[in-house]
Amino acid sequence: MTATRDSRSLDGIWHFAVDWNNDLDPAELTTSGLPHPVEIAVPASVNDQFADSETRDHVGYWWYQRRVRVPKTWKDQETALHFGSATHHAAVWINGKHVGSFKGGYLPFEFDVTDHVTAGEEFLLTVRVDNRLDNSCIPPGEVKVLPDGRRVQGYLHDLYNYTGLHRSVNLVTRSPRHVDDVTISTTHDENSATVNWRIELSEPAVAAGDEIRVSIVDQHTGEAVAEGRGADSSVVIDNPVVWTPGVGGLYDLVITVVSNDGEVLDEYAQHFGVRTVEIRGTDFLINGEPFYFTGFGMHEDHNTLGKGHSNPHMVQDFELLNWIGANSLRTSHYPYSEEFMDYCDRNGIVVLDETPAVGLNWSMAGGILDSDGGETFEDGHVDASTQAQHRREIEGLISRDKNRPAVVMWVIANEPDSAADRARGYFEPLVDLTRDCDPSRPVGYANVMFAPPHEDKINDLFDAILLNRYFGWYLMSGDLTTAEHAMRAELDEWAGNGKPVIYTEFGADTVAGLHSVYDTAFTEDFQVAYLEMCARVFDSSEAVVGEQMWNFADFQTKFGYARVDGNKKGAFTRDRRPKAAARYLQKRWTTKPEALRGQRNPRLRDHT
Ligand code: BDP
Repeated sequence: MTATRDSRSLDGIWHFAVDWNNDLDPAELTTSGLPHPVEIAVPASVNDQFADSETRDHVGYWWYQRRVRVPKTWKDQETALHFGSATHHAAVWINGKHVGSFKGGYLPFEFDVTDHVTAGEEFLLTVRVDNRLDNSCIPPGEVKVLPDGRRVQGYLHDLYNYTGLHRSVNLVTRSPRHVDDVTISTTHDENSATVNWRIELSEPAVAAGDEIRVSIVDQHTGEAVAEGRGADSSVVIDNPVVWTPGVGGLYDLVITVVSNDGEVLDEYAQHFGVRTVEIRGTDFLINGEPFYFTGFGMHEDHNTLGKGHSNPHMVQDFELLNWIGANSLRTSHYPYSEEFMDYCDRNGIVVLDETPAVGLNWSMAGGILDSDGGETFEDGHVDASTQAQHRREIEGLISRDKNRPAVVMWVIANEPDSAADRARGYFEPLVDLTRDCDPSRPVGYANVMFAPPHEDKINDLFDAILLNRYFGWYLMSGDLTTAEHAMRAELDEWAGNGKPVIYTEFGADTVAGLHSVYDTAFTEDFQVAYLEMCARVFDSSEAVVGEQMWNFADFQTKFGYARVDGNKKGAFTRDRRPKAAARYLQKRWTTKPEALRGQRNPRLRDHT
């Protein structure tokens, strides 16, 4: 909301109905209401809100509906409906008129609904969410029909397929002559920073020849530090505040759109930070300083909420990250809410920003996964239609997060089948696309343990080596001595290629409260011994510039015989109680900074 923009939250209780046969007629439902609706909370996943497994496991359409009153002051304005996300696809109607559809479960989208609503009046809003995944989706999946006719959703990733309206829904208003987009980049030396911007206006603003004024405001002091004009221009700031890990430090680029006769039509503020990211040899440099990543691969995952965004839960997670000494995280395995990303920008938390490309791997058959065999990169599995959606996910993620100083790398996939011959043909154009969309940040992918250096076909396309490793858990299970040798030997090979290595996953399932005098798998004692083993390996190589344990907290997964009510590799339980591993990590990350090159959170420094 600014002086010229307004927003009305549509979060709350909506009507809801399951489309049991996926054949309900939109024409009827979107005008006269849902058949036998129940109530549902938005935002949250559908799945855990209901007590019957038929609803929880439904594969197909879910219908959401509510009435919305447009404020009577919203006259002669453009009105849009904005969704933080709808997992995995959505179609939207207003009073029976289809106003738009969106494919992909973790990015925001909005539709201009000006022609369908009237200031001061009510309208009937209907959203049909489709939770099905096929091979034209990211992540890919396959709907299987069982002999008794039931549909089940197959997919090759671990996290449970939570679906629904996971993030806030808003009705927003603005002038038809407004800012559509802005891209900000910065360079700096000790005494000054150059801030470059490229602003796109809406068509009516371009047609009217509206003028653009820009002012740069220091968020901390609230003072304007530079002024400029034009759609594509730059200004210089003296003695800039540099965005720093563990600290933050933001400016607002405030854009004002002014008509020829001086009327202010639109005002929009986009925050940004002055900072640099660079890879030099095996160093990962932020503002020219070597940075060592401590932290976790995370999930948006809570009891009842599923993947629904909740501010109190988010704040608690960040407080725990701060407590434990984490300076970074990976948004495994999909883009997180904008509220989450804003928090990282404000508080200096360094982010590896990941697309939802998880489970592009048919070669990990059996175990917890669900592959029916065959090649990964073949028609019907990961093919041209998967790649087309993968492109849209990369473009959408960068378009959403391009101005965020917290984001220091794009992670375009998690554990794809990078040992397959065809992996290169699939990934090369996607890496090029990522670099075209954003030449300023490094690009990575999280490498699976079944694609070691001599088998992986794609790592030379990327800037850093991100390793997900489970020596001592999935491999050499329970034997930490053999695991340590194997992990070191593999690391030596990776380190030989001269790029920084970040361990983006390492972990062991652990039942909170289970202890043993022996290092027995699943006990808290084993998890600590496992982490100590990994730490010895990390500390043995200069090439290792980060450790992000798997996972921050226990999380829900699909059914599998290796999962008892979910994945238990968390340092915290699902309700955020620390396991012994959390105490261990806190000690490592907060009291031995000399072992860990780089920045730490100054708040922690005060405590220790
Ligand atoms: C890795 C995946 C992650 C899983 C983890 C595990 O990247 O999503 O949850 O293994 O098995 O393969 O715990």
